[in-house]
Amino acid sequence: MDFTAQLNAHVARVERGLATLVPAAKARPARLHTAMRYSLEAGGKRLRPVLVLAAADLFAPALKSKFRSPKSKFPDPLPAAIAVECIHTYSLIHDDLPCMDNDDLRRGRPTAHKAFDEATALLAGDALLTHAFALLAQHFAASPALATSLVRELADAAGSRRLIGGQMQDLLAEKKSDATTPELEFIHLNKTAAMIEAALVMGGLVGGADTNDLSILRRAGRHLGLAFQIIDDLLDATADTATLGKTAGKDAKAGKTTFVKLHGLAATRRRADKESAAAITEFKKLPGQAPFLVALTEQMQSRKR
Ligand code: GRG
Repeated sequence: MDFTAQLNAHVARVERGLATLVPAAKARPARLHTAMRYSLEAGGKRLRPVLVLAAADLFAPALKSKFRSPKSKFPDPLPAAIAVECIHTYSLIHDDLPCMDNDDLRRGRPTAHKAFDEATALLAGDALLTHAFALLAQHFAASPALATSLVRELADAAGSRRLIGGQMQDLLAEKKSDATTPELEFIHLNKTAAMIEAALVMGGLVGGADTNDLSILRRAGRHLGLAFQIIDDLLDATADTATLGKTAGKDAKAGKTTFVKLHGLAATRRRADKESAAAITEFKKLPGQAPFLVALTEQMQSRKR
């Protein structure tokens, strides 16, 4: 299967997982569940859940999973993928709130607090965050050690030292608008790279990767996450709102410190190339040299202008 077909197959699997593994919109209270689904179903690239599925496939290929018996030592990674997307979507909903980034547009649609109201958006984010851990506890109950590792990985990535810590540091940096390079790296490593790293590691955990391969996935995720955020900064500076599906040029307007502001466009592009290349070097050390993950990194790299 070529890269695009494989990507489409992973994304379709994620969409099916979202349809079945998250409470129905009409579940009581319908307003809350409708808001959760509104944000989840608004589209999005599904990068993180695809990373979970692709990483799991390296160790327990889809072929095996097709013939998986209920007692198989390779559980289905899909609930872990959906858990990651739930956390990611919660973070976007909360990031868009008036008390944070105060944005009107996300994934090409009005943000959750615009489509509903602030309280509903806040609760929808809270509920997605909680649901992520319920999914892990429920679907990996047959393998308690795996369930514990997945919960630990996701909780660490989404917690106060990583995703939430990165967001806090970002808000602090915005106020003074003169963040230094180390501060910016802290923000990117935690606000963005933590969830990308966790997605790869969680896929590896479900697939039964050994400690060495888990370390490789973690390093690859760190480089891929940095490349992803640097490219996002480049696109914010160079693409338009319609292309992005979110407000373009926001960073400069807010006086925000980004790689582009600190280093200029050319050096920022070079840094993105360097991080992508480092991610690819790591991926190539994995079983079968991870051609899908290599191609995905190359495709992401080609988004930059
Ligand atoms: C509120 C705890 C909390 C955290 C917010 C995710 C986040 C942290 C803020 C969103 C703003 C931002 C630029 C974050 C960096 C990561 C990033 C580029 C997120 C957008 O991810 P995509 O492009 O979005 O994968 P889609 O919509 O495709 O899923």
